Amino acid sequence: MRKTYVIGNWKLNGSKAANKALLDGLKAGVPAVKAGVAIAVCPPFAYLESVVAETAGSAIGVGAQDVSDQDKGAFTGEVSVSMLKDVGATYAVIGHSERRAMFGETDAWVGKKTAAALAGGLVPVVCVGETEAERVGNQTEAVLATQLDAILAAIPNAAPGSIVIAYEPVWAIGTGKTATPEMAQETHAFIRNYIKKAGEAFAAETAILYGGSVKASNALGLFAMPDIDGGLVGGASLIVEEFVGVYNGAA
Ligand code: G2H
Repeated sequence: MRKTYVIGNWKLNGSKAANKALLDGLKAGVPAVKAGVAIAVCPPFAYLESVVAETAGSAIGVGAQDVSDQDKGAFTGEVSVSMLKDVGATYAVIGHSERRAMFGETDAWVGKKTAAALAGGLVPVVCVGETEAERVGNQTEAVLATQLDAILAAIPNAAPGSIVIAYEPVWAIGTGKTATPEMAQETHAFIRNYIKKAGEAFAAETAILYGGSVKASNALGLFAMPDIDGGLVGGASLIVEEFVGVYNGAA
């Protein structure tokens, strides 16, 4: 039985004071771990260690929003898998569309980061998704296939359940537009079927999260779909009631 994940992507938001207030609210709102459901937050790198300390002993796990494919050396600005492990992170979001679009991350690079994260013991939360133009041009499946191929090629021996995939249609990110549950389900089913090339068990055990304007009011409908295994939540993860509401929608 695959797990469900509710993961908050704080993006470039936060301060020591704001993080504390948010985490205090989340700890009160999520007092215990729900069986089969993992909840985590992904703050900016600067706050990782303090967020790990704030969430110690709680149900809330911690992840990074990115990770280097390199382990150490002359790579100014990079943060390695071993450093993330060292400060207590469990997850790394990889290949978010904002990184692909604004920071030049390619499919191959996303694959290398995924391999590095997996080899170093982090759970990669790897993002895929099409732009509005690609969807309108009937390119959704072709785009996803290319993105997924690059990921799968980089991790040929990945154990079932060792990576998480987040499907985030770019046109639904931070726009308030959400794919309908049926629309999202159709694409999630395509993804699950496509990754069968890595094995039936791999496809069955891989959690596929939906991302793109997920909030308390739409989480339940999305998560009720058979191939939607939780959410990667941006804006709503910065608001206690919203993020707790999303978590409560996950079973
Ligand atoms: C998609 C999502 C989180 P939002 O980027 O990764 O953000 O929920 O704000 O659309």
